[in-house]
Amino acid sequence: MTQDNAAHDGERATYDIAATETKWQRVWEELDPFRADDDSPREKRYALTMFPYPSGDLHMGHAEVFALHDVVARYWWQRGYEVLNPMGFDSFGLPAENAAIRNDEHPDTYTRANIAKSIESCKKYAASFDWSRTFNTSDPDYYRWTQWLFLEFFKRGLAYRKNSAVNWCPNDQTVLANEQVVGGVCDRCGAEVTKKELTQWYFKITDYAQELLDGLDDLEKTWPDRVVTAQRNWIGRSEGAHVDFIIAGRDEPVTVYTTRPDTIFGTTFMVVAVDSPLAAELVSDGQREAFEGYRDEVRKASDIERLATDRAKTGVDLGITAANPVTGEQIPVWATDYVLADYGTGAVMGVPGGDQRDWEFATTMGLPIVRTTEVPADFDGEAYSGEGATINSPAPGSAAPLDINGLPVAEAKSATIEFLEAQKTGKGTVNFRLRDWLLSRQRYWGAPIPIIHCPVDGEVAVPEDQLPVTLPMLRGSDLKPKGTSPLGGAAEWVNVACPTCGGPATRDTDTMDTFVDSSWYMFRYCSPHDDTQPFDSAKVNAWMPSNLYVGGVEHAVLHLLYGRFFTKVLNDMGLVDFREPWSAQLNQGFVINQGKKMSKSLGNGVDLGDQLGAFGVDAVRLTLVFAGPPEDDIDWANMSPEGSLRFLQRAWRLSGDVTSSPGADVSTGDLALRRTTARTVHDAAELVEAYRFNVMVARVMELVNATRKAIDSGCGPADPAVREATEAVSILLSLVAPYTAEEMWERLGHEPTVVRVGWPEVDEALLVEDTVTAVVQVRGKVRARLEVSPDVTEADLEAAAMADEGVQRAIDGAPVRKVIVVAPKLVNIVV
Ligand code: ANZ
Repeated sequence: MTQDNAAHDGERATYDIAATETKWQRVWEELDPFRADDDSPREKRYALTMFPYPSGDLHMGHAEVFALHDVVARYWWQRGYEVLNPMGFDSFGLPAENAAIRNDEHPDTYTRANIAKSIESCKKYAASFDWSRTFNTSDPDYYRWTQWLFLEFFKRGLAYRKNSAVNWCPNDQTVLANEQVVGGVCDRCGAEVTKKELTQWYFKITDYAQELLDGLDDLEKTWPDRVVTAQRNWIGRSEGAHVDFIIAGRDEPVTVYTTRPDTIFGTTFMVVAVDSPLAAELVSDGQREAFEGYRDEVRKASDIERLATDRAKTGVDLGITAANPVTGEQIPVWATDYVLADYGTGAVMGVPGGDQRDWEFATTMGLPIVRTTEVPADFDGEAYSGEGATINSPAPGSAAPLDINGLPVAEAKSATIEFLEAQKTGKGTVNFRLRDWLLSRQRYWGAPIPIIHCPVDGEVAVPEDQLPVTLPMLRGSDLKPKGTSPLGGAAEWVNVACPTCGGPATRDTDTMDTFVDSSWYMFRYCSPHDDTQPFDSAKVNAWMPSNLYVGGVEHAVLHLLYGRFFTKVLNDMGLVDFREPWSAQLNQGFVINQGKKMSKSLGNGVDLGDQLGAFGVDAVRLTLVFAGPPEDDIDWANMSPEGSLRFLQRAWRLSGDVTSSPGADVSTGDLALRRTTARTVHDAAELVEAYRFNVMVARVMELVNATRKAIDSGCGPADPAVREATEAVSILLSLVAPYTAEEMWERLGHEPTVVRVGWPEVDEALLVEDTVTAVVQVRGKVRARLEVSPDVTEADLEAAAMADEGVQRAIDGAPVRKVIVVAPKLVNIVV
């Protein structure tokens, strides 16, 4: 379309969607408007969105997150920032490997095909990514540095191997990190997770537990609440005490971990985890058989069963007693499955009055219950763990070296800790629920762990000049999970000379969890082609921390915690000068259909390609952005991409109706329309910055309506205010509907491209509200109406009223008794 036929656009004139999309993709390819320049003098902004697994082509979920993210990235460009908005692929992992097994091919084949398809779709979708910086985590050029980083962690003692009972997914035949076990099942495949004794690699994330927690206080201002809360809970800091109980006939005391040392007088038994070595050691000879029988039973149960809260309490008396360190009283020691072996010390002081699990256990086993906190009058539960005065500590009439009766919980806690510390029978401690990150996987499609095991030298780092340790070529059924890593089957690859002594040694056959790959990718984008280091520190420091991270809330504790941990380590290594990688964060909701998550089995999937084919990219993007607040789910069944398309065509028709020339002097243009335009542009900026994209779109729709009215029944198409409004529509729409925006811009007589022309300037004077009418009454009768500024002061309004001729006439020289002013609306004069 050109200017010439613009005036002939009819009511239903539209543009050819397919042709327009092809046309502008070519222009963008040529002009490359979104390439980030490291050396630009402009202020830098880093817009990051979570990179996807290339498990197929893009779907509705990607369409949503990319549309939302693009609003901000494009907005920043229009505001004059230099924007880094990169995209890559998290391309190691199970989907590619499972497809390779199915199709008897190499995972790379599937991966590359999907990546090529996804990039093409992203381009068609007009996502403003800088493709010159793309990479895949499964490229040796990338994983070489993942391995390099692993070795740096290893050298610092932050990567280590240990033997323990780990989470095992019997379906995927691999270990899982605690973070990957959700409700007792594998978060990938849903299989029930079991425990297995294995030697595995860990990252020492627990060294950073306190700092990871403290950092949240600041992030709280710019991160979604639910992510901050999830991380706080996951880190799980609790303050309490270690308390030593002396066991009759044993030198070593048994230490318990408690968050409620103030309840020590209510301790009526001790319980230890049945599967802990401690339990096996403590059990008396007489109880050994019963204990072992019980333990075998428990081992058969899955973690899900064990952790179920409604599970009946079970246990075995170990046949020994322990002395309460404060009262000296002897209490029985039991083994049970509700105490976890790997939390705290694996031993608990049983306080049935304060802990519900202990209450149920005591009730089941017939053990005594003593309350130590006064319960509120209206409390009708069993164990009570809330606030209240301490009682029975000691019990009335009995003597004890410590008396905390009457103290509120917090004070009773510290008094008890002080006493235990003085007696050397306990110590105040801080405990974290966070465990070290188990990172080794017994799967093929991941970065090999760059360690060589030597019978003489032990664990030896692969020398830096031998990185990357590339994957041996395995395909099809060789990749099948066998419980041990498939890499073990590649004998030639496995057997190597020890880098230290030259003797026969073997490579580590595990690969790294893909979350390792994604813990540092945001740094790599800053210098993606550097083949001398993982990233260029100066460039990273110039671009980062990233100003906005857009992605799914499902990553609240996994990826987002790991990435923060990596950043802290990299800062300690002196490689980056900040300790948090992502300053602000936005989580999008899900795209659902008919109230349900889209799924194959429900047959309610919506195909992105079909939608794009039917309505075009812009209408789909607009629909997703306009649907509601970005955090909310979008039910596609309630959406109207047709409606979006109609709106876009209405906006586009404006550009054909404008008859003034580019650069026309707008100062004499229609004031009302100019005001609407100025207000819209001004508010749109604030709305984008507050992530209220849907409201921003609504405001653009209003501006389109106002402009249409001005053309048809107001100032007419030749008024420069109409051009001003239409140009503003085009620029604002470039954040959401880039094809339509470009077409409009071109029809308005401009050179391509609109995407970086700059945010429209707003004349502040146009933002000042129109005047409001103030009513002046004398003796209860309206005597004047004054046009005043909406923020007129009471004094000015009163003065204006008094100066009015009509008012003076009404007062007629009578003495004024009282003047009531309600600015800016009313002045009431009593005479
Ligand atoms: C006595 C007590 C009295 C407790 C009371 C609570 C309330 P968090 O906040 O999760 O750290 N505990 C300690 N180690 C445990 C283990 N290995 N398995 C199961 N439970 C364990 O909770 C710590 C509390 O959980 C500890 O404080 C202990 O019970 C229990 F009125 O000790 B408490």
